[in-house]
Amino acid sequence: MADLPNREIAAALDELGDLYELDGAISHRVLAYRNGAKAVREATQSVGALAREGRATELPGIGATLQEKIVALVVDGEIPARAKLKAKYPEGLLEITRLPGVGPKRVRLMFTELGIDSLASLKAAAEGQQLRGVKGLGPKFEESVLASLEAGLGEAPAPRVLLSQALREGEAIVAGLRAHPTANRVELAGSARRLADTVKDLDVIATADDPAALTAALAGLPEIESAGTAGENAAKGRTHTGLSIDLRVVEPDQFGNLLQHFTGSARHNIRLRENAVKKGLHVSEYGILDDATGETLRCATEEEVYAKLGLPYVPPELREDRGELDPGFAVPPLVREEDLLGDLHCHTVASDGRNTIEEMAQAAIERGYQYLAITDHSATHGFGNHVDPDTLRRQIERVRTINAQLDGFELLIGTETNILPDGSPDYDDELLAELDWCIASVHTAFQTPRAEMTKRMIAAVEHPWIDAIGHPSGRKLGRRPGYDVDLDAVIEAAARTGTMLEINGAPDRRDLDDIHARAAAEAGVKILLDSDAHGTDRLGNVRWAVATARRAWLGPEHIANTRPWPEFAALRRRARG
Ligand code: DGT
Ligand code: CA
Ligand code: CA
Ligand code: ZN
Repeated sequence: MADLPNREIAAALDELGDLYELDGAISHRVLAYRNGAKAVREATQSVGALAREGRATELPGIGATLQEKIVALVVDGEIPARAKLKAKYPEGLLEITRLPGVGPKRVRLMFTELGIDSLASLKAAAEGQQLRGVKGLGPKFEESVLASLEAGLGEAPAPRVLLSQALREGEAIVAGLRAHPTANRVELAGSARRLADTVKDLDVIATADDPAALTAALAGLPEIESAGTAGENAAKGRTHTGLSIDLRVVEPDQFGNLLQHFTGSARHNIRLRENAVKKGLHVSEYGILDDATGETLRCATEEEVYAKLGLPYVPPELREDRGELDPGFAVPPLVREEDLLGDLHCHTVASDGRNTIEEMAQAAIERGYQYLAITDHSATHGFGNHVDPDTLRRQIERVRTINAQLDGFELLIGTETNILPDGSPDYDDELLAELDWCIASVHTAFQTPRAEMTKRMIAAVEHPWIDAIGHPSGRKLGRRPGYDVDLDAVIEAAARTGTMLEINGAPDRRDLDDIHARAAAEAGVKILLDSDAHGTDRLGNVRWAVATARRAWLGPEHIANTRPWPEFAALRRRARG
């Protein structure tokens, strides 16, 4: 019997976490279920099968309790705790908790006071101005609920996955197929190859001595939950996380045409074809038909496709119809992970990180960096530990002591200070002046109206002790758009003041995005590529910042932290006065 798909197990654990939260459980219990769900969702093996063998605990974040609950789910079809809580709270309450600004407390309050048990009944009550009558709510709350409902925020998120997840699976599948004896070339195409923010499905193009054997092999890969052949020389499947995959095995002399076609983007391909027609060339996934000769040219490599069209080879990250097919286009130098010499944003156990200062420094040294800034969350941070001014003063001492023992490596003491609603940082200037580095981010009052939010962020950009703005838009991919802010005005201010703007490498942030990062660099802003690591094992997240930078056409010269320490030091706002 096939096991319950991982995504269904993950959904059940998530739901159980939500139900516990609704029931007023302590937060780390709720968090345990969310972390467990995430581990299940990201697992590349069948978690149901693992759990039945008593081995689900091998996954990070799954302990004996969760293992037991997963077994109940896959063996008996239900988790008793979930059944009990579902009987207590109507289905619609969970949907309401997903609205921004509506926590479980308010949901319970509205349920007990007004009987609101669905998004529909919430909408009716908000429109009828009944919410403001409940103690603890109010007209402002009512307005924000209506705005959220209008923006469709209560609805299920689009089923796209983060690039990090898509590549974890896509790269493993490609490796699995390459290892097959009949395989020749195997490449990931589509949005995953273009390193887009999110991916709808995986597209794989291959050549093989025995195409039927390779398409049949897809189903046997450990990452695949189910797969079947789809016509001649193609297969369709689904991974354990629910990601769809299309595999096409093609003729070797057309591999370039098909890889180019299925890499996209659709917009790039459309522009490419339009331009080619003007030269009497008709591009399709099968070849290039030349009007002059009536012959169809097949290309074994993508390089040939672009060369035949008289174009420079366009790196996949640039194929978005953003000028890469314009006459005179020359491939810009694109930043690589190896170009980075330091990381300017990470956390330790002093705030919400998992490792010590020493451990983070060691990991940075092992990555070959020349410098690392410790930037724990600040005095008023909303979650994790707060680093009050005295704690920060002690951290300064510690970092200086550790740094003195690290030859040829600069360990910097910084902070990720909160940008308060009025635009000021949450430490005083004297303390900020003692630091080596200060990054400032918005972590509170996301709902601030556009004009105010813009003023708030520009005030931070103009602050003499703020060297950089962290994750400037505040977006969380698949969860929420950025705050309402005029980023162009923020970019203009950053260019004027010499304040750096970050591309945050957390895979669900990648913030600035490619469009704004490019605009910022064009305006002369120095861009930072940071991991925002909350543990030594996350310094590698800078990979996702690099991906965004490349999609923004950025080369090493645009990126501040490709510079050796003395040069970087001189670029800091605090060094420029
Ligand atoms: P997504 O949504 O993350 O899967 O994004 P893609 O770019 O992987 O899109 P997908 O999987 O729908 O299609 C794969 C590639 O196939 C796409 O990047 C370009 C090509 N393609 C799809 N639709 C069209 C189209 O209407 N015209 C042309 N010329 N190419 C297309
Ligand atoms: Ca795709
Ligand atoms: Ca040192
Ligand atoms: Zn932050």
